[in-house]
Amino acid sequence: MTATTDGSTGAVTPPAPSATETADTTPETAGTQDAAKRAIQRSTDFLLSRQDAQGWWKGDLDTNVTMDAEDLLLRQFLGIRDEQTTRAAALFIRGEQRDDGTWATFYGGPGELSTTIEAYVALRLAGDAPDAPHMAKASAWVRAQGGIAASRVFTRIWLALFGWWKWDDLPELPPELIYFPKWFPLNIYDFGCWARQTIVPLTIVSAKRPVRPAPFPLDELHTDARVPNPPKAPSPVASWDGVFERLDKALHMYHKVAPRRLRKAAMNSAARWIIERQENDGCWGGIQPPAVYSVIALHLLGYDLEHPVLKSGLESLDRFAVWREDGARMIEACQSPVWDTCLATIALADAGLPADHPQLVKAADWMLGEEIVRPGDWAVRKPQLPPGGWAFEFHNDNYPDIDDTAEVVLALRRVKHPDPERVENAIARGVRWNIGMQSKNGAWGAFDVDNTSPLPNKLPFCDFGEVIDPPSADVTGHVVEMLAIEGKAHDPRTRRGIEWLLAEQEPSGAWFGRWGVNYVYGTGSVVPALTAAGLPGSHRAIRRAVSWLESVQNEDGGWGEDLRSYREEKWIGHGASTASQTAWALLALLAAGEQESKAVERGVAWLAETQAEDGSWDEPYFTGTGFPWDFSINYHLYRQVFPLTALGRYVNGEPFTGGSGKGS
Ligand code: R03
Repeated sequence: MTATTDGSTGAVTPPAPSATETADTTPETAGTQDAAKRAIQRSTDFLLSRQDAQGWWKGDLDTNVTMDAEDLLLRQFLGIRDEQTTRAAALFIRGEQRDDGTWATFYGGPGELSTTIEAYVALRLAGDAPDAPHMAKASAWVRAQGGIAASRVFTRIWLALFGWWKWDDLPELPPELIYFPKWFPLNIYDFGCWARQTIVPLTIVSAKRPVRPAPFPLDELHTDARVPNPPKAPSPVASWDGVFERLDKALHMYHKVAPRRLRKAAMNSAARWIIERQENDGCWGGIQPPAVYSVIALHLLGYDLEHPVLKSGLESLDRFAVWREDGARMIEACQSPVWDTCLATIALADAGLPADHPQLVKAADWMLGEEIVRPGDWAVRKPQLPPGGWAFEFHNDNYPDIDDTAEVVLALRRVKHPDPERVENAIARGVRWNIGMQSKNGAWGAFDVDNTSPLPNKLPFCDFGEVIDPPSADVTGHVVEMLAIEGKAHDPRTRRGIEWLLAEQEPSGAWFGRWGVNYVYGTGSVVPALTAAGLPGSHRAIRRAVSWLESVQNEDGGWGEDLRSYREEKWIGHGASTASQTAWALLALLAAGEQESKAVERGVAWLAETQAEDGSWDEPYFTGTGFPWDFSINYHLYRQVFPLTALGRYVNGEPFTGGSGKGS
């Protein structure tokens, strides 16, 4: 039963109710069904109107003001900071400051020290006076939290570039790291791809220890300016921290005596490694950190800002800027067009849009053009595996990811493309690549196979985010769902993934969410996968997940989980209702066969009631995860695509019958 569309406007007329539908629906469910159909129609129109002419969708990828602050600091360091950019960035940064003078890393979050320090310094660059009320409030709070000495390593690296912090009081990152063979502990391929791409340029910066003139002092950011870096008690001798602290001390001594020719050779090797991985649009891995540190590192090695590598690198950073109506400029940490486009395609297909709808065909065409066709860093661990799959961003051929590959295959399977053979071949390459990227334990990480070394996390440098990329339940769920739909539900590799998921289920019945907040995301990713792979809704694991979701449903019928749940158990499954998390819960319940349940009806009603007139949903809360707790993301398209998927499956049923494969 599908909706029909008026080809010209794309307006969707909901499917006429079938005989069975009218027979056994109660007045409430008929009301909810009708409300859902209306919401589907408006949401479909909204999404269709936001597709780019090239066929993709891309929602803002909202994170925190360290991106904007570091952009100004980079420009200051390179001597290219202009007033217009400064003013626009400062406008955005000021707008994010809260009444208590702090900045947070997510909506509604607590003040965060490093973020507040970086924002404060950026506003000082913009000319805000230290005694201005908003600045005095911020610096007083920073001093009360321990000042610069208590901030993260990345923040103190940015400050060391201007002499506001001593390089000697930062962990060493020796460029000789580049020579560690791939089997040697702490070789760069033991790090997650984002950490690897960031650390290699930082080894050059760490060796060069540049200090450019500070435009103003920052004494007000030390708890006691006379003792800016109070001595810390060393960790216990026998502890891992103790071992690595002593290793860092040794590296500081080595820094003083490192053979010049060896160090120079190592930095040149690192530079080559960096330049080999610059994307054709000038970015590095489609994310901000490798780009800013690569530009600084190469500049320190003598590359001129007009050199094609640096020129295109800086231009790629400009493309991460989102200019808002009020003149403010927000820098995205990354961009998510592939991810947004495959999720939007799935949502519109679930909403009942015909598989040959011109805008779905356009989206499929664009995704086909984004396929990765050459090996990247992942091939260091899998040299025999042919390339395939998709990345998250516009340009990121070196680091396709397993999550995007799974979701793009699921999206392509929903579109009737005029060149089916081209689609089949791309899907086949993506499925082969994802299967080849299975880790030893039967599950899947995001970018690499078996990226699970325990050592990188112990380095004093690594005090922010994750630095390895171990398998996760949400990514494994997406891969298992893809394999099931591709007719491989009974393939031994799929079964190993399913076994791993069943073993990973929490005692509560939920699954942890690595790349989305949090247990609601993990559970919403895994349950549809297990039922697509043929597990019956009556399976014990499914029943436990259903019970958990029902136990955390909010009074208003929605679901929400505050990302404090990454830190505090009491927040697990709890928080203000949000559109994307309500949708994730519904996807799990619908896949589990709960279409007729009260919980589903209340959740659907919540989505219908909270939809805006224009067919969109609002969602100030962050429900995307870069690194649990440390780095959170508000994917602006999540609040649109996931509710439409959930409402579509509520009205039109599950897209695929469990375990049958090859889609419908
Ligand atoms: C859920 C979707 C599919 N998924 C892709 C997720 C991509 C998420 C955005 C990646 O952006 C990054 C931002 C970063 N910041 N800092 C780091 C970083 C990495 C990625 C970072 C942290 C520690 C080190 C190096 C870099 Br060490 C702001 C699979």
